Amino acid sequence: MSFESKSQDPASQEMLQLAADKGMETIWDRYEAMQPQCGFGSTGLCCTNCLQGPCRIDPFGEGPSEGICGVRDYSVVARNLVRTIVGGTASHSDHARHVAELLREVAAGHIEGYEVKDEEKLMKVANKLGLETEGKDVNELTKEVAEEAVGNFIGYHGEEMSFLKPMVPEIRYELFKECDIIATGINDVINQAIHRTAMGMDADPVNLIFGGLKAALADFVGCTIGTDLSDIFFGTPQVVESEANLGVLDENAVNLVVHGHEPVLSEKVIETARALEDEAKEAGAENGINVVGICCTGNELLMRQGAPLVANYASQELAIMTGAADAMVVDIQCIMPSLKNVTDCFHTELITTMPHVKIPGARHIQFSDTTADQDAEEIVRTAIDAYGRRNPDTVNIPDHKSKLMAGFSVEALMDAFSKINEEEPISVITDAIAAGDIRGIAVFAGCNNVKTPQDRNHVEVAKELAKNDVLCVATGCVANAFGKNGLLLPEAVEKYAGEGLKKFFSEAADALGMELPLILHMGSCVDNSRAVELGTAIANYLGVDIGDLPLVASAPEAMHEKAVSIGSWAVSLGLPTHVGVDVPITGSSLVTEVGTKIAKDVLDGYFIIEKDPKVAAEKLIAEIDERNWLLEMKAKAKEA
Ligand code: CUV
Repeated sequence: MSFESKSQDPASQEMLQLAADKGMETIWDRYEAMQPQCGFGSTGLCCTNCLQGPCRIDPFGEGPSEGICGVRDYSVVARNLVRTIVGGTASHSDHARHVAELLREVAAGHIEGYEVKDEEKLMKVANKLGLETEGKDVNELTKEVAEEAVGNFIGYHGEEMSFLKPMVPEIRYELFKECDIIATGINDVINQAIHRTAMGMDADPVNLIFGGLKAALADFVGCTIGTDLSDIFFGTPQVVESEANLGVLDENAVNLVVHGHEPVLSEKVIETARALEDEAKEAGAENGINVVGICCTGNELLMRQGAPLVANYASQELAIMTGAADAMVVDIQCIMPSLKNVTDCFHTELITTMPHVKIPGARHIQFSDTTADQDAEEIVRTAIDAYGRRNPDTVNIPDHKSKLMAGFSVEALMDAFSKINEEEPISVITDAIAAGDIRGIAVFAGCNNVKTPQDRNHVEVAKELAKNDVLCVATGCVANAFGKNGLLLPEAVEKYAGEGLKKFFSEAADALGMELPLILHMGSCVDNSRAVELGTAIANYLGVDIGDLPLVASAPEAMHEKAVSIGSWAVSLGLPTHVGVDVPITGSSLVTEVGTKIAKDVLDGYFIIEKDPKVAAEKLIAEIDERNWLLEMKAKAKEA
């Protein structure tokens, strides 16, 4: 049987064969069983916002054109879209809020298991927020940064979120103000958006969409806080080498898989695993404990600790089917409840850790900030115990993995580029753009989506862009896909880059004494804020708006509500944003027009919904070229 229509990844294909042979169900089987999917839901035309529903509006004009309350197609679609964005905002910001409150508690001396590891980043964030730093010690500054972060959730006295302004060029911030899309606080906007989409509330689709953008910008603030504060706690990423794909599982080690998003948990787990190596060896695991990651917690641990990536979203079940995962520890987001069915067939311990994320039948080890060390010990020991129950006959680790480089925080990049231009390291990129060596920059984000073969769109869009001299950066599960395919390696430059990009990389390598990979891995989903920091630095250096830059975004296999939020703030920031799967807005031509066309007039950014990866790349390149031309014209006009 060929599994190419399900996954491009040879390791996944191998495991899918095994699953088929053994009659084990996967995400792909459930997707097939779900066909055909509801046309109303798929186009955004189903409303369940009150108990008179569900109301389904017929897009072909043959059935009802209004809901029971009289709501029209455009309002239903816009309301559903806003609720999806808000789902993403709530996810990222709940994650960020945990880190912010932890920082506050640590500074207050209430929690001892965590400390500020990166004082330089603390100072950078304090300066960014305009806090007075003179004469203050680390603890005082930590307190103030934490208070400021917590304050961004609820806008006291109607203040704007302070983490937003320093992240974008001034002119973009002014545009946000004009559009009235700056929330007073993250929680405020979630509250308001859920309210405005309730029965009998906002029916104006344009007003609703702007409400959605307000929530999306709050999502961006959540992401920024998540990144900044995690760096302060655990260190700003520096360039690391590691590996990706199911082959990173080690037959001779206790394989402890962390899955989810929060470094607050996974950093403790890896620290504890390192401390308990001997216990694992005593239990017979020659190579000790192998901590490997799935989804964005994998990316967080890769960036700061060099931990290998075992799987991205679509292959999380397959990691268990190798029979070599002794424990899978999950925290928040992107965790398929089906994991329990799979662990039931193996010795693997599925461990949930968060009070608001439990799975029936899974072992729950409550992870609390105040008892983090003990909790992490219990988790690691549970994995060591499970190792003793592993059945060697059911171990099937696919022999597929690829080396990779990661850790490209803006700080790491600028440190490197400062060897070329100490005063203005960012000019290394802007000069290459001006010289035409770099045609543009693409930010890749997002997940896997079972509606498209795993990793295929990711890889094809990226290869096409690289061939056309577009510098690619990536976060999230798409970065993991690039890792599996060898695209996070310097060797990929020779293979896939266009002549200009090759020239840029080879000149950089000569000057740096270090080769850079074709695609720069910037971290987890929240670390899309790093890509914005880079974009804003470029824009500010050139004295233009971020929406003027030849900078585009792409989420070829978007899946989660978070991806919709990220896409929506990318559009708000002025980025043409490609999405490679259908988005449930097509039920309203008005909402679709606004998102894919009119948005460009107002925000410079807009959505490109395109399932064909080659066509998507062409559209992104056309946009990049248009922007380069406009920038040139503007520069000429300035000179004249
Ligand atoms: Ni946060 S959101 S699937 S990219 S982790 Fe992967 Fe990562 Fe989830 Fe999407």
